[in-house]
Amino acid sequence: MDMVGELSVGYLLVASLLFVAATIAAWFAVYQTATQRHAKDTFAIVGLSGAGKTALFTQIQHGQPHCTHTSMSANHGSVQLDSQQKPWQVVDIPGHPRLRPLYQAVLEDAQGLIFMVDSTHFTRQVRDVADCLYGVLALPKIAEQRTPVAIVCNKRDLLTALPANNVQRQLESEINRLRTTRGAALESHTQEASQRPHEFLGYEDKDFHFDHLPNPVVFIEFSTKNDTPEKVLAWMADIAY
Ligand SMILES: Nc1nc2c(ncn2[C@@H]2O[C@H](COP(=O)(O)OP(=O)(O)O)[C@@H](O)[C@H]2O)c(=O)[nH]1
Ligand SMILES: [Mg+2]
Repeated sequence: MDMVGELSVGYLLVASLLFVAATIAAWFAVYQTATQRHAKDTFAIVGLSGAGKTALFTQIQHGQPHCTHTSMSANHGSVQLDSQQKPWQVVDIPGHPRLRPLYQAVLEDAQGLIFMVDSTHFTRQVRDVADCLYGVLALPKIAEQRTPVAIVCNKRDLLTALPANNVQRQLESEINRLRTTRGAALESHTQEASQRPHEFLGYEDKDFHFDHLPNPVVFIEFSTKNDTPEKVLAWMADIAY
């Protein structure tokens, strides 16, 4: 090989090495960003459209609810909790069923889940609410990590609001029913793999009760109109570590 040939082989070698190094560096940077985003520093607000998620989110952010409109993307913010150094992230996840799968990772990586319920329209929405809640609770990581859940029964300022124990009872019997139908759907493999819940909720031989879940679940009666967000913030501070 002549001198020119040797030189170009050398250049080629150096160029390839640089390319490999750059690829590894880029991959590492992407990997780091992805894992950082998933660090446990987040609370997710989830539930059907109209439940009051964005009202609570803005109340946590600004101390009072702002006018909201149906959102097709998540709202991100942060909150300082009592006796905590670092700020915690709060994500208000849009309620539209089609968008839910997009936020599975946010739910699974959350330190705690705030599940908003409109307790005035509850009786006619119970199926949809239970379906949405079931979808969240049945995510494998949510059960595995025993993610704490606060079911916030919102709009209690209105006369038609149901008390939390009534909401709880109706949700339990609806989830009990869903367990059977969803179980059947699983066997027939009609659902997309990504949409299938993986965990059976509760004990197979007993009627469903929230106490049977590995997750600590609390019910909070609330009104974004009349209450300060302290009740919710106190629960968040309790499980933030
Ligand atoms: N009366 C009453 N209305 C509320 C309360 N919280 C939210 N709303 C109203 O319910 C509607 C839906 O609230 P929003 O926060 O947009 O719900 P989201 O779709 O879950 O984000 C809005 O008109 C809010 O003003 C509440 O505690 N009491
Ligand atoms: Mg909203």
